[in-house]
Amino acid sequence: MSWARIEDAIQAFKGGGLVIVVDSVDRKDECDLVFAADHATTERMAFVIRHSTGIIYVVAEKDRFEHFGLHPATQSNTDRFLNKAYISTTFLPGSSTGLSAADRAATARALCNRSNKADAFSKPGHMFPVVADPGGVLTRPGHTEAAFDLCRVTGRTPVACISELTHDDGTMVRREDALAFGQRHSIPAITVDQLIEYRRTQVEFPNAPNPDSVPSIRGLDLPTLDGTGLKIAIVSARWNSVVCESLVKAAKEAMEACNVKDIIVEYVAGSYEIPSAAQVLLETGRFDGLICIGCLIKGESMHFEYINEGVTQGVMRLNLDYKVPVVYGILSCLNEDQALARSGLAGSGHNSGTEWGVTCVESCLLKKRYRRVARL
Ligand code: RBF
Repeated sequence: MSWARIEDAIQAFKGGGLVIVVDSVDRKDECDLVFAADHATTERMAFVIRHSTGIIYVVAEKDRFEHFGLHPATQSNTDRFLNKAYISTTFLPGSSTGLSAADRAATARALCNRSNKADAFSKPGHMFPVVADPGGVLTRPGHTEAAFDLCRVTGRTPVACISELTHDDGTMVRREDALAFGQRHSIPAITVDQLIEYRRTQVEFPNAPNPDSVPSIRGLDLPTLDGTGLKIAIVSARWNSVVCESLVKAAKEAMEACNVKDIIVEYVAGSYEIPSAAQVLLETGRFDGLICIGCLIKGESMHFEYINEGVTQGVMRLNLDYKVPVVYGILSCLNEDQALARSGLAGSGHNSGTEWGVTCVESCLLKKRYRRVARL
């Protein structure tokens, strides 16, 4: 049995899979399971807990932890390898004891989203943050930096979970057994040295994240948008109101962060009513943009399919008929859990409302820019 090709390990990590990382024999000679925190699922977390010490470290840069109000676990570090441990934490919204695989996965994901507030994280808690050296494995050849670098070379949010593999009798898994474990579970195993070699050949990280951007907003850079003076309307359904309210709140907050001050919200019964209500608002000519927010959850009848199709077409027609950006913010979910996960509820660190708010501002600004060009 032998080590995996570094490219294969990187590919697995990029897709959210596990990788075994082994440091050198004259260091700790430990074999860790590593995965990207934004890909933390209950199943993956449960698997890692089952086969490791059960202590899950979460690795990221110092700034990120401090953003969430976390601080060094000790003032005088006596760890042999100067492991930069921060106070343990649990993401509180939706958590039970904080220790279940689901709760720990939720904490891992929540740490990937800087729009979560510091008071949403308990201190202490059940996940163990460790600060990675910004130089990565090139400056410190540990598991922490290896996990951090795997995020960076794959262009993922730079937050990773790690835990040391152990045998059923509690002893540490060493190299040969780690390779066998990896083969049994189809998990690629690499050494820190392989990653060091790889990093030496790479000049830049792909999609190096802008430190000012909000990671939950895929591809959009919140603070660079200036929506001063824009007038935006939101039309929200009351059906599935807990979800819709949370989406509306995030959309408003995202737009306010872009200096949008004039935002009104109108409510209708269900998603079916959204296009016609939006049409009423657009007819006034008062608004630069509009966001339609609703949540359709599949039931036992065909209702979901028909409404979904109709509302989607309706919103698209408004966009083209009124030449005003109308953002489609209607979740189509197969069950309630999906709806909660997309609206920042039940422990999810992700709220689609944020994306819709930013999308609306961005589309309004695009229109303004081209209107100016047309006048020239
Ligand atoms: N509206 C939603 O916004 N989300 C839903 O999941 C939803 N489910 C519905 C299921 C049934 C069986 C019915 C009759 C209506 C549902 N509605 C839902 C409400 C719908 O959008 C609309 O408000 C009503 O049909 C009245 O026109």
